Amino acid sequence: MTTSLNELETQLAALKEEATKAIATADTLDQVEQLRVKYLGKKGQLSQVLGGMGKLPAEDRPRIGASANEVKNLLQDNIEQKRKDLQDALIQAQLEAETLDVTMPAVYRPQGRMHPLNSTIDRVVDIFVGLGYTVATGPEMETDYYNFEALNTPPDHPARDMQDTFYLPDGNLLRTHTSSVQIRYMENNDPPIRIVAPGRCYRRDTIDASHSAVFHQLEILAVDEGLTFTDLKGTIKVFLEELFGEELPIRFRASYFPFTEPSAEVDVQWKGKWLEVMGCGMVDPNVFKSVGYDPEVYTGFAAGFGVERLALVLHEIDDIRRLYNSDLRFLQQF
Ligand code: 2NL
Repeated sequence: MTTSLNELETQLAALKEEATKAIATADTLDQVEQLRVKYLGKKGQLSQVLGGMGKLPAEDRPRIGASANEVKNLLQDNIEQKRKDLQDALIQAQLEAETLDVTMPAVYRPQGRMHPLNSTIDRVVDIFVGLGYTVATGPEMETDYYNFEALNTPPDHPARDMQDTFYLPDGNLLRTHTSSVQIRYMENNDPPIRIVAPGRCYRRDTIDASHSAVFHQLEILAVDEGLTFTDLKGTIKVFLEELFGEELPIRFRASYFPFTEPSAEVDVQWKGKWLEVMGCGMVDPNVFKSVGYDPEVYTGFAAGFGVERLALVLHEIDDIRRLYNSDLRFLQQF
């Protein structure tokens, strides 16, 4: 019987050694669970060894029982520790995979901004809208009638020269001013009217620091009973004060446009220099006849200027071409 006790002790020792090694080298939670079943499960190896206890004399049973308990507790502890180690490693790996590095440089998202031409148009339009004017727009491709004839510009007028206007093969043309928008508006609306017409225009100019074949114009037109040149002067004075932010000296010089009579150029004194800022005048009666307004009943005033020129002056830019080069180093200054 003593052999049997020794045998069981030996089996326990071997089981302890084998299981301890196996647990130590397990590297997944599944493997650990398989080892627990294999060694400590109901039909596991420890149960089998203990099964042999029944054959031992009663006085030997407590000893082997104590040894078996010791092995069982040891293996349970080892398995528990191994589980914990593997779970910790899993969490650690997950943390490493998911951690955000908040010190990494951000993705650069450049902010867009208004082009100086558009902000100039907006400023001027806002001033006239504040004075009760409505924005009017129209086509950039025009007929000879809307661009010239309705504007009292006869066929032999130099402005109609092939050298000055872009004519299209079908006889249409690219508008040389936004006055055509105002003709269309007057055709469709009865007086009184107050409109501001901003838009892109085209002229066959030789391109240099102050000329561009494509440019922007902004015109205003007011038609009512009893409007006088004084109303025109007052409107322009208020407009220039708002635009420059202060009351500056202004002067009107006699000039000529086919569509106004009388006509004038407006200069403003700014930073010690006289700047020519716009042209204006009282609407020629022939223009009213073209659109079906009675010139005996209505009078009107109009003014127009180049937006580029104004933007160059206001921002002290030296060359009109800078407005079209799309050079971000230039545009980011505004
Ligand atoms: C300039 C001068 C001007 C007008 C535009 C106009 C329009 C109609 C009737 C009469 Cl429908 N006049 N427009 C009048 C005077 C001057 O522009 O130097 N522009 C760049």
